[in-house]
Amino acid sequence: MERAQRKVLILSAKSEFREGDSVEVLTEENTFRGTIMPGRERFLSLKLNNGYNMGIEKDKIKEVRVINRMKAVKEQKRPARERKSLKCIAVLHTGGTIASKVNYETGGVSAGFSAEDLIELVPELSDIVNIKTELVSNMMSEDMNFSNYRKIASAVKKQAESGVDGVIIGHGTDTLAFTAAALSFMFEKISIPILVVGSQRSSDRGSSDSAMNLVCAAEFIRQSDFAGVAVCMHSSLSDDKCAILPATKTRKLHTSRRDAFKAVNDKPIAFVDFVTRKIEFLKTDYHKRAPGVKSKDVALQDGFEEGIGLLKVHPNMSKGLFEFFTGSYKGIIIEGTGMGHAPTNTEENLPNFNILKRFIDNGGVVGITSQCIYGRVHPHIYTNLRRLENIGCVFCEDMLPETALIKLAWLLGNYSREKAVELLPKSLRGEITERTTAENDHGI
Ligand code: DAS
Repeated sequence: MERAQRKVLILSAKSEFREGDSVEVLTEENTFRGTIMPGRERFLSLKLNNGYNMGIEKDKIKEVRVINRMKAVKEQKRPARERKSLKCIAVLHTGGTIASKVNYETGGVSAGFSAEDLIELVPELSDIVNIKTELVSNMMSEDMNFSNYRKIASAVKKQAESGVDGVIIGHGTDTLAFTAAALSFMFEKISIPILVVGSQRSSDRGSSDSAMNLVCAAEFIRQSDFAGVAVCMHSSLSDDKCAILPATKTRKLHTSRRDAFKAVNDKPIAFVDFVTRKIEFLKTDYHKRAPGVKSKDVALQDGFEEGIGLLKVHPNMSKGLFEFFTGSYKGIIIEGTGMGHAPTNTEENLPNFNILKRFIDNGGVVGITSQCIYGRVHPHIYTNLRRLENIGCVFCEDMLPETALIKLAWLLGNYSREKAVELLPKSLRGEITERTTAENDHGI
């Protein structure tokens, strides 16, 4: 397919160039080299050779010299070939940076969803697995809600029942761990691997992590007997290994590093060496695919109670927050301080305590976690904690606050209040470990 006609940009008689051309831009002080991208009125947009974009004020440009013209080429999409000897995986797109690909005509980043787009982006995938793709949504993950989780889970179920050997879910990184936890609780039975994969850098950047994360996820599905939900992201700053992380114990701990995702109060399930493609398992007690069990064996519980809130306590909290949460929700996870404290103890804060007590007496559920993130809450170390336990607060051991939020919503969406209170402090999908060991604290 011929590429669309590219807009001719003329700056002066000496400089005629188009979007997509490689150029040198001369200003009074500097010379910049890069690719012309779609620009704004007053600025010329340039994708520098290091992958970063910059805008140069047009009236500061002395000259633009074309180094080479972008040649209009026919779209040559490599067909997604099918090889009998390879396992088949479904790649579900939900959006986020990982779904991006470079549009070399403009240098911009657009989303590509077909299997061909994916193989164009990551050609080596077609040597590892057969691929089929499905567009579930095209959204940034900060906008996800429970209905998106249901849509993703139903797409996974359909693919599993069609007999695929595994599923990769492309997802934005910001709330990727929430979705992984939600899918883990939703699938009460699943006999294939479901890997949630994101990318911290878009594929137009030399430092993009998307291709390696996808390849490592495909290798893990191809080689291992793992079944269930996990996360696959870079394990270090370099392009050496990806970590396969437990779905209910993973957190994005850095805004931009490619190894932002870590297992918290736990360790990775495995590492996938990108160079040797070897898999090193750190756990042996992971959920395994029983030999001979068909992919079709899937049990999905996809209810969620919408009225759930996560309340991070802090000094000088107004009782109005406690009133709002207990007046708006059926379940609240308190992200407490230290071993699970909340401002409920002084005479001034006693109203907060009474509001929680009344909420629980009226059928509300309160789970206690810690904003320390590492370690575990415990109701018997301090009197103040015993008082919270005595009014019915449920201490959630070493569960991540965000995992507890998703778990309580899922429990109240599928079980009675009594059952939810019974199961909240129990480990269903590895969200709680028996005891916290130093090796799981990342030596912080
Ligand atoms: N906004 C981010 C998100 O969708 C982009 C990304 O990190 O994938 O989570």
